[in-house]
Amino acid sequence: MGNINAVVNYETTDGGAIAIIAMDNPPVNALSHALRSGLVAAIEKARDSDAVKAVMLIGTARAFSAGADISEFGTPRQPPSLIDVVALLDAMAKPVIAAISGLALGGGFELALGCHYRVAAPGSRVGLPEVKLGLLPGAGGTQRLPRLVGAEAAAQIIVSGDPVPAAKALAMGALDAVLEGDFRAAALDFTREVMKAGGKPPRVRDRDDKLAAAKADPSVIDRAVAKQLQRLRGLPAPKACVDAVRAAVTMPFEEGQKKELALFMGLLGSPESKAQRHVFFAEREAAKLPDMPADTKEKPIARAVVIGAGTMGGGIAMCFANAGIPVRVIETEQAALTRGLDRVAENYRIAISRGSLSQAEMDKRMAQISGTIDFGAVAEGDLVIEAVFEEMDLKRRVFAEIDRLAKQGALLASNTSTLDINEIAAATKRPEDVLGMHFFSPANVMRLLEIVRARKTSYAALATALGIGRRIGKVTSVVGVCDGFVGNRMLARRTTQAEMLLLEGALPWDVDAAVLAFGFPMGPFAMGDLAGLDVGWRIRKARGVTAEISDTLCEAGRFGQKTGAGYYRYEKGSRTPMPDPEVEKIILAASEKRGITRRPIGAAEITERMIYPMINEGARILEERMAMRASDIDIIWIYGYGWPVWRGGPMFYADQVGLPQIRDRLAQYAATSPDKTLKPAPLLEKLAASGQGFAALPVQTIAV
Ligand code: 3H9
Repeated sequence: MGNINAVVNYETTDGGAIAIIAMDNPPVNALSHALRSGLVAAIEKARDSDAVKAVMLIGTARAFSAGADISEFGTPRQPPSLIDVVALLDAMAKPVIAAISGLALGGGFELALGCHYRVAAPGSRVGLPEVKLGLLPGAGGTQRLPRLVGAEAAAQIIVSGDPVPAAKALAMGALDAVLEGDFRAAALDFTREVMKAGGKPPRVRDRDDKLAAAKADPSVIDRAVAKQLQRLRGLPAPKACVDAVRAAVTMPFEEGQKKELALFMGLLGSPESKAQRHVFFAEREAAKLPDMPADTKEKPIARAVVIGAGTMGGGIAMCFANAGIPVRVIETEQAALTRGLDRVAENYRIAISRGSLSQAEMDKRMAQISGTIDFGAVAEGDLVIEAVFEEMDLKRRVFAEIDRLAKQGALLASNTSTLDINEIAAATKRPEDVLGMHFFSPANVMRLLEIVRARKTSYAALATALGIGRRIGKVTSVVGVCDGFVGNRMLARRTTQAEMLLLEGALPWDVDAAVLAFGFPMGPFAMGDLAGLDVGWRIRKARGVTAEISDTLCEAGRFGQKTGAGYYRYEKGSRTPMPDPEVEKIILAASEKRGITRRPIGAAEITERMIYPMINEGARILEERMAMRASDIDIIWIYGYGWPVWRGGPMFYADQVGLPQIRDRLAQYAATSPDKTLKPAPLLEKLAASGQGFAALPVQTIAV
């Protein structure tokens, strides 16, 4: 509790010569109205005191400040604004030193840029991540950072939104010093030095030495971020970031700041930013289980065991090794184990060749992974994850063995993507310890982890899975036991429609182009080729179902990229999908065989049929209480399937389109389609009729 207000404290030291303004607005010093007001009062107090000769602004060990309070966006603006606070700092006639420990992000870093000096603790990070919220830094960041680090480097930092470690920020010129030892004491010493040196405090806005190159040729800025912009495919925020940085070079400071604010306000009202802000909070909500008793204790996890060294098992093992958790990989045969571990090493080597990993780091990670063909090693694990072939009998046998060998209290997880976790848990005498941990391929890359709650899963098991998910850097969501869980169950609806579109008149490249234009990184057919068509073919055969075109391709040995042909053909050594007349022939023959008269299908219909049936399935999932929140489904699709973040996820998107429109279009398609799942789900009907959206639904517990 501060003495200025609840979140700001003011004290003096050195006989009153140094004022220390401390921010403490847990957890991360978001610049809420209270914090901004407290800062203004404290800065004015220091300004107006004759005794005070210098000011140190400091946060907590975790965060100097994580920026503007995102939850305030979209609500009426209450003065003082962050711009006012920064202007007050900037105009101080006494030197102000920002003492940064932990994070200084967004508006938090802008606050520091408004100070006259910036010092940081060694592990801290600074950055302007606004672009990830569909925004740009709106409190002077785009005008001040270029003046410290140059316009090209500033544009790269602002367009990427990635935080910069203190040492690098120092080398670039964004910081004045990185201070070892007791940080508060060291920052105070720095403040004393500045005070002793005297002179007019240097304002970042007055500098322009670092802008010389861009002033001579502003196009250097565009060149510096050309690759990043290409990847971001015409989104408004990254482009506005560049425009704002350009203004720092071509306009005087005041005008540049006006331009920045105008661009910021434009983005704040954009649908993309609204969606990205939704995702920010949705991601954090998804990791919470509201019905979990507050006193639930996580089980300590010091060592993991992964059963199966296939692609999934190896990828899962990498997740633990990357997080510094020792992991044992168990296989039945030495050859398979060696193959699996070689694949892991190969993945790391690829990362080294791309420059994203050092050899020393690879060695460290590989040292965390050890393989064995002794199933008895199950006993070593605090967490055992089974990643064997998708076959119920096999999984049941494996779990019975795990039950016999595993430590009491160990968390037992299956990585199944299709099978009933209740049945798997029933193979043990401790179903309370069993749940699903559904990783997405490649497991070491994809951020999503579906945690499947079975009938008897205990809260302690769920808490442990959520905790370990966070430790290994995953975005988690608890889901219920149903066919395909949440993500794949919705995907199945899209897959059915994709195949039907081909039969009715579209070609794979038409469908992929529409899905790509919607914002996915890949269309369903290119994706199928990448994953391998044989996987689905085998599952279909086992289940006795068919998918005419895909089956025909597989029968012709076209399994996708790995065989150089699938829905597309691939030149040797290339991953670029090329339309293939052979495939067109197969598709035309399939339509004819079914007696379907092909018709031209426009991009708008393709897009609707790729997206709306998934939303419909999402509604059924919510109705059956297989997901806790509509926003959890959004997170699953964003982090597991590449749904464009700026469209906020399928259920958020549905609310933006309007549920009556989705209901009506689905009903139209259902009227002429053999796919009965297109019929609008009762929950969709109900919400559409009452004028509500999915966002209005209360959080619910998973049905077990
Ligand atoms: C901005 O600054 C605009 C300005 O340029 C211009 C203004 C005019 N606001 O992520 P965690 C909450 S835009 C509100 O779990 P971590 C978060 O929701 C802002 N709340 O912890 C969570 O709440 P809960 C630019 C925030 O250690 C709790 O804090 N800044 C904010 O894994 C803990 O968060 C950013 O974009 C916020 N700014 O990661 C930074 N930040 O416990 C956004 C956090 O109820 N924040 N919360 O679920 C982050 O990237 C991460 O939260 C951070 C900590 C890295 C800071």
